[in-house]
Amino acid sequence: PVASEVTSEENLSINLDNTLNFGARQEVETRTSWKAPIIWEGMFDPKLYDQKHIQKKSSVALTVFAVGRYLDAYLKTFLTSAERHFMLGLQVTYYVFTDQPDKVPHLELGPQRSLKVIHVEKHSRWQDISMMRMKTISDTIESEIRHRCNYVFCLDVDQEFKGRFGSEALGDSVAQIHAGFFKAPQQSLTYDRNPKSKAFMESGDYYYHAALFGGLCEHVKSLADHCFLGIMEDKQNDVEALWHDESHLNKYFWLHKPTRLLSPEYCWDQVSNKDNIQVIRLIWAPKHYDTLRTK
Ligand code: 2GW
Ligand code: MN
Repeated sequence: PVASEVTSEENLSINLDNTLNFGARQEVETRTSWKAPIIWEGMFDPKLYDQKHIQKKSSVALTVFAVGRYLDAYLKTFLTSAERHFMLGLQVTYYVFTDQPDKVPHLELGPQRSLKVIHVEKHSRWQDISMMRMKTISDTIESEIRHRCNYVFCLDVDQEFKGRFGSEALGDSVAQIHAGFFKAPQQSLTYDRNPKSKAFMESGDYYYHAALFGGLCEHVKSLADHCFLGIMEDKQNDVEALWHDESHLNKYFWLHKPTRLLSPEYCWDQVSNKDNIQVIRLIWAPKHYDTLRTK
């Protein structure tokens, strides 16, 4: 009997995504060539998604790194805004990775929400602070997250939630379309173009933003493992990909297509043209390169 062979995970996503309204946003692309949905405001019924995921007891880990000066600069805003907007109604565990555990702000968390602080070393090069997240994410999924959460989302800390970021974003393998490139022509996408790097690619589907990726634990772990392997192989060959971990992430999603894409409504910047953006759910915080990127 075919029906009983369908796991509940598959069942849930099939049923729910059948309710997506792909025609709701005529002016933007709502499905990839490989038939993955691209989630835009107006396509989904938030109540339906929440109800099903609450019923299924979906649980979500949110990982974030706040190392060195990024802790004081961004962490409190990131967490307090997540409390207001990220996966409300579901079980959420924050994993905060930092070199200064004592300085993590104490917040009153909502019901079913908890926070875990994990000590990490501060790499001296900022490129390594960013790239080595992949190794820590993989290790922590293996040791902790997979025993507690179905899904894991990995975010940059220099961001603030501004609107609902809910269960419609959950999927097996979730990629974020970069706000700066969603209308850009192929040739202008900033993939790594150096054949010596493992991240090298000549063409791709979209330009994805490493500030946000997620999915089922097993999928995110294989993404993180793949990227980390590429990063380490590059180090041995004395090359570094153009946009570090982001280049490797783009290569991974080119080889292993994401099953769900988030429109730039899910990770917007402050400056791009807002034409197609109906809701801002998460926004890049202002960059203070002058003070934060000096050694
Ligand atoms: C990073 C760059 C320069 C100086 C400091 C840091 C830094 C980053 C740091 O001192 N402490 C720290 O915790 N981080 C973490 O790495 C933090 O979570 C931050 O959000 C993340 C990525 O660094 P960020 O946000 O400065 O990089 P972006 O916004 O330019 O990011 C894109 O490109 C990066 C690779 O160059 C990553 O792929 C990132 O995921 C992308 O959004
Ligand atoms: Mn960032």
